[in-house]
Formats: sequence, C-alpha cells, structure tokens
Amino acid sequence: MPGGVSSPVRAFKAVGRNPITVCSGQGPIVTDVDGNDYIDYVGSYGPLLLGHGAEIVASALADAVADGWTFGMPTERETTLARLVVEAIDGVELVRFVNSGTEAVMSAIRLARASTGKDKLIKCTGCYHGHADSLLVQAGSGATTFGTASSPGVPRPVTADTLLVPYNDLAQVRVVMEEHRGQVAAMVVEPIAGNMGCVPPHDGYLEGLRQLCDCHEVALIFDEVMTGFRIGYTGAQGRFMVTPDLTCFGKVLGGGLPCAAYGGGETLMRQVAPDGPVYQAGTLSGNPLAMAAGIAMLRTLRDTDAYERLECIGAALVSGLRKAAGPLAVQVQRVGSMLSVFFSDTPVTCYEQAIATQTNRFSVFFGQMLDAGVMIPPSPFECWFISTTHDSLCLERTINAAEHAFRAAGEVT
Ligand code: KE4
Repeated sequence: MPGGVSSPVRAFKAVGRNPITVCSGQGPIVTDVDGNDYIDYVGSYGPLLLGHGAEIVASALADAVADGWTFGMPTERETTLARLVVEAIDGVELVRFVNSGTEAVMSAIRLARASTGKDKLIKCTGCYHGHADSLLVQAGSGATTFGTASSPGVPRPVTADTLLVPYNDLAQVRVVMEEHRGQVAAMVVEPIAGNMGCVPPHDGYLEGLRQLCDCHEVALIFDEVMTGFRIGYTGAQGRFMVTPDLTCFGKVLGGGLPCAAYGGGETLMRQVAPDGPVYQAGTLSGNPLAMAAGIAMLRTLRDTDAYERLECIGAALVSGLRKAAGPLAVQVQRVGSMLSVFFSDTPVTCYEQAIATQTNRFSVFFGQMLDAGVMIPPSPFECWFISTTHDSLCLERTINAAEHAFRAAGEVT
C-alpha cells in the first residue's frame, strides 16, 4: 500500500513520525498493535460521535448482518435513514445515499451544473471536499498537509472551471460572481471550515453567500460531511439558520460505516436518475450495514442529551488547553465537538492565515502528546473530534499532557 496507508493523512508524514497501527478501540481509547493506549481525538476524522464500539451501533450492526448485508435492491433501512435525514434537515426533501463524502460532493456539483446549465464552480481555498478532480484545487486536509496546491494527474481543463476565493471573504465572492456573471453553477463551502483546522464562519458570512447565490442564480452547496449531525442535529445550517440548495453529508451519518449522502429540495433532487437525467450510481450505496449504523446513531443523537454533553466536554477541553498553553501564542478554535490548535498569535480566519501558523511547533506538540498517550490528528489542518465518551479523566490527562507539550513546542523558534 502506498505509504502503508489507505488515506494519506494517516501516514503521519506532516509530523515526521511513524504511523500508529491500531488494533482496537473502545469509548475514547484506541490501542495500537504494541498494546499502547491513547486517548483518541482523531475519532476516524469525524464519524465516532458516540466513541469507539458504541453498544447501540454495534447491536444494530449485528441485527443487520443477520439479515444479510447487501442486496442491490431497496431495503427498509434505507427508507428509515432517509426519513430521519429529511425530518432533521429543513432544506432536504429528498436524499440520495452514496459511499463517501467525495461522491456526495461530486454528485451535488454535477446536479447543480445540470440544473443551472452553467459550468463554473466556486470553492474556498483550504476547504476540502474530497478528491474529485475538479475539487483538488488548493484543497485543505491532506492536500494542504502535503503542500499540494492541486494534485498532478488533474487535466487543466477540468480545473479551469473551478474558481477560488478565500474563506470568510464575501467581497471576493461578489467580485468573482460579477466577473463570471451567468457562468457560475454553484458555490460549494464548508459552513464551518474543518480542513484548514477549525475555522468558524464570520458573522453574516453564510447569510451573505446565500444572498449572493440568490442574486446570481447560483446553487449554494453546504458540504456538511464533517459538520452534519456533529455540531448539532440540524447541522451547521440549523445552527446558523442558512438553508443551502444542496447539502452533502458523511461521517456521522453512517456511524463509522462507509456512508454519505447529498440532498435538497424536491424540484432539484428529482433531476437525479432514475427520476431525471442526472446520472449517479453506486453498487454499495445505501448498504444495509451503513444504514443500520446510521439509524442507531441518528436516533441516539435525536433522542438523548448527546449534544449538550458534547458542548460541555468541548468547552472544558478548550479552557483547559488555553490554560495549559500559558503565555505561548496559541489559538484554540472550536465549534461544538470539533476544534483545533493553531500556533499563532492571532485568530485564524482563512487558509492563507492557517498555512502561515507555526506548523513546526505543531509537529513538536503532536509528538509530545502522542508520547504522553494522547492521539490528536497528525496535521495542524485537521480538527480534533470529541465524543460523548471523552470523560473528565480523559480531559485531565489531555490537559496535563498539553502543558508539557506546549512547553516543548515553545522552545522551537
Ligand atoms: P471522504 O471522501 O473522505 O469520505 O469525504 C471527503 C470530505 C468531504 N468534505 C469534507 C468537509 C471532509 O472533511 C471530507 C473528508 N475529511 C477528511 C478529514 N479532514 C478525511 C480524512 C482523510 O482524508 O483520510
């Protein structure tokens, strides 16, 4: 396997350490093949809001396995999960399941282009929407980690229609829409950026995007693969009360199984095959195991105080980290149960500022935390993910480890 991994960020190249090979996880803890335990803030990069091995998900999976795990035909579990999504998200009347966030965003963009009859796409530098060709331009997440502005192998004509704007910069979106008036099909955005580190939207940013898209007849696509069902049951669009034309989901939606989706209003979604001409398909889309895990996850999130608990844990962790950093120039930025630590003396509001932070200090911080048994994502451009199982003992150990790790990082100039 290239890099010995199935996804680049797992190779730990950005932090100069050998990757950890995990053999099991339970609650907030993962155990590696050498028997070392770590408090886990990677959380599979987002899905595990209920921690590793959540009993309610495990038993739903066992039931689904007993029924058979793939048919290539509709199943009741698909309809049940689809109904949960439609009931949770105001802007979604119909939803199509796919197997990854990449597929969800790629398909939503195809639908937006088909329905508007226009080709150009606006994305923000530093926002990551999966590895579809047209989106690997100044992408965030692993692509930033590798400093790959846009991956080789992507033909120039494919990215010629992708227009870039800085995150949190409404004026630049206005300029680009004016410059390409009548040509822009869609703007895709992470409503809370999580792939340049955690960067919240400025007040009014999302509302401004909604207005600009309405004025220019551009489809607004919220990529909620990371935020959907993580920062609240109604996602970022519910928290900020801005309704996009299309929403992409992933991660939490499948409870840790390969599952993603895109959805929107009926008129738009009825253009998707077989109702309409916009083709998109997938052998294992809507597979019963992922549906079962997703149903268990969403019902738990809907019916319990999970989000309140996550908010308390997140607030306690952030205040502990800020205290542990002492006088060191550090920004701890959080929305709900996703956060990140930047070595910077000013808040990070866009990609250009994120890549200007002291990433060398981050690498030292990462290594010290790892050696202390705390696994944070191996990149300053990823988010830490909290679960409902991260208890006060976890927080105490994390903050103690951070005190030493910040001190060591502070010695790096
Ligand atoms: P996947 O194709 O990896 O399922 O989803 C792509 C994607 C789309 N949109 C957003 C907002 C995302 O965060 C992602 C994937 N996130 C990264 C973590 N930052 C996945 C981790 C990895 O690449 O291994």
